[in-house]
Amino acid sequence: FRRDLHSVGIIGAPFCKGQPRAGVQLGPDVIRKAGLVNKLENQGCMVKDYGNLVFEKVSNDEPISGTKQPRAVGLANKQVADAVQRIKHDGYTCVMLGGDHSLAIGSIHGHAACRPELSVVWVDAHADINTPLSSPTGNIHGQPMSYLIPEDVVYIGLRDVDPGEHYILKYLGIKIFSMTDVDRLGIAKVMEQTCDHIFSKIKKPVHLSYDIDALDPLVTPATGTPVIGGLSYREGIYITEHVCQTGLLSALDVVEVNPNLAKSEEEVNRTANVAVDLVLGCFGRMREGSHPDDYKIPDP
Ligand code: HAR
Ligand code: MN
Ligand code: MN
Ligand code: MN
Repeated sequence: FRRDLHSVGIIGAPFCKGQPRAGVQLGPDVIRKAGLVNKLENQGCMVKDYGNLVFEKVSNDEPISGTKQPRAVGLANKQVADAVQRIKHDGYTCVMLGGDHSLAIGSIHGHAACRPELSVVWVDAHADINTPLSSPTGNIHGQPMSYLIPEDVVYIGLRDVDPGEHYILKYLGIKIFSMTDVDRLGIAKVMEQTCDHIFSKIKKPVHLSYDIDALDPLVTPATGTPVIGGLSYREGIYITEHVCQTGLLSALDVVEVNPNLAKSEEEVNRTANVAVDLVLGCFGRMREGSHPDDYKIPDP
């Protein structure tokens, strides 16, 4: 029943140029407006909000062999990597609020500069492992994993994987739990096997990269590439509770919240509230409830 003390460093990355739909740069502020910092503090976390990064305009950012806005994405990710390194050096578990998922390049790169042995749990409808040559779109948010070479990676929630991506996943022998696997095993076994996989040799720090489109579009509608048949709210939260209980969460990304793609204000709030709940689950919120070690029933 005890609550662990979590120190949480938040960095906002209002960036959208890894994909074509405007609005995803509003993600960090929409998630903050849903009460992220207060809710973390109310569950006993120490929180430092490092604010939002400021990304300069990049001119003449012509595609390179089909890959779109490569200079803007590269520069933004350099800034993200530096910020994540600073937050890790300051001693926090780093929370990077996107922005689109191309930002995972910098987030994982910066994290790995401080924790070279890290493992990655990638929760997403998509594998995001296209190379510039395999990509059907040229959007870098569909490519970040192809620029990263972590040793231990597990995917959860896949249901929209391009042929080239599927080839790469199989060729490299990467551990995946597609929605079919979630259906077959249930989310509890998926998380057990995820941890067996990443902690098979030693206990490694975990980088949890959480694309909000992993959840079903009924749960989180405000996102750029929704795919029917996703994780339920309960499955999505269970992942965060399980990762939290390992005690090894070292950095978290929450990406692809796009308020401009909601059909109503209610859909924006629904999506933002779920994003906040995912972060809370990563930092000690338990659905059974909890109480501080020194809790006393108030005197009459
Ligand atoms: N696989 C497609 C591509 O490469 C679509 C990527 C979809 N976008 C994401 N990624 N939200 O998780 O463009
Ligand atoms: Mn993604
Ligand atoms: Mn370092
Ligand atoms: Mn996705």
